[in-house]
Amino acid sequence: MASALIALGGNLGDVRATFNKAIPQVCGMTQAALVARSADYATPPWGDEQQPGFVNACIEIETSLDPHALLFCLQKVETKFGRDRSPERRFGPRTLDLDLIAYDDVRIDRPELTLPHPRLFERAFVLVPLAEIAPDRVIAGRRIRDALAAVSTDGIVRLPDFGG
Ligand code: A4P
Ligand code: MG
Repeated sequence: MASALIALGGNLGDVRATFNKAIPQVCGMTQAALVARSADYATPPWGDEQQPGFVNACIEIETSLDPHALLFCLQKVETKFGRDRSPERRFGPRTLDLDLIAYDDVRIDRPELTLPHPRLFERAFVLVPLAEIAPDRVIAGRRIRDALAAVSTDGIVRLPDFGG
């Protein structure tokens, strides 16, 4: 079994409800156990700032799928929850984005799958929820809590528990 870290994001529709439905689907499709789930965070848009704010979260799963098979399943879940890549602009609005952040210590450098995720350390919207569930995990030689300390977390707000 491998430990995979997955970042969830979205800024169209009821994103928190989408997360709550998508996470069991991810686990079911990937024959995975959910090890940890962060809180949801409201985050200012990064990259393309002319769009609504995002909700972001991270999960850790234990899976027996290989990284490519896992990514394929993540893309199927994105599609199921209404994501249609055709009208999207890069870094633009989306109902559900599932990025594979890390898979054990595996390194892959291909366009369709780069591991660890290449933009991980620039992104507070990934590092904040990741540091909640895996602060001592070392990815590409950097401890998550240290990587978080090096970025601005301005505007990121932890949301109360769902329904609370
Ligand atoms: N790909 C390669 N490596 C990976 C990986 N480790 N995980 C390939 C997932 N996908 C990977 O992804 C484009 C291609 O990357 C895929 O075909 C896949 O094979 P995509 O999800 O189709 O496209 P994208 O999401 O538009 O591109 P990208 O670069 O993943 O954008 P991001 O990084 O997801 O940016 N601001 C806030 N606050 N919160 C957000 O969640 N998200 C974005 C989207 C912009 N701004 C944001 C947020
Ligand atoms: Mg993506």
